[in-house]
Amino acid sequence: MIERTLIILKPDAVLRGRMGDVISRFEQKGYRFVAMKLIQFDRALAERHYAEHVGKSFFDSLVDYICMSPVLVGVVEGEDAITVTRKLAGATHPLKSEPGTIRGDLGFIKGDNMYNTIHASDSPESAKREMGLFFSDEELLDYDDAKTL
Ligand code: 3AN
Repeated sequence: MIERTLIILKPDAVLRGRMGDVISRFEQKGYRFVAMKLIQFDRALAERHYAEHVGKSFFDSLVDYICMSPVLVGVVEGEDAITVTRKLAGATHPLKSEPGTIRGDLGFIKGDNMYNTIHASDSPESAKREMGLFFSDEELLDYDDAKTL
């Protein structure tokens, strides 16, 4: 089934110049971006986006991380995009994610902090909610396949 899912290229991807690498992986897989922009998180937005993690021990470090620099938010479209994007991202912990995945190749640990490069919606419900947090309906573009070069 053709799906849309939300990804966030986190500050380590932006600050270390890895956005192109990550975007390429989706393009190589045959997925297309139907929306993309840079935004700056603040604590209030982090609390909305990461609502299920508010109050957890790592929440403050997660806020510091996601607010560290602008991030790229994008919507990826394609066959089974929600599940496959999670596979491309790899496991949450950068030292447990497999080589070949985005987090396995690019994620790292520094001190007590994990930098895992990408966020990807984990279900159709999350994808819908998260796309709505960052994009209006008009910003989610439809391409006509017949016009694909
Ligand atoms: P995922 O992004 O793989 O779905 P979640 O939703 O469990 O993982 O966690 C959201 C984010 O919170 C992660 N991407 C990671 O940056 C951070 N996080 C999750 N668990 C921990 C933890 N135990 N310690 C530090 N940060 C964590």
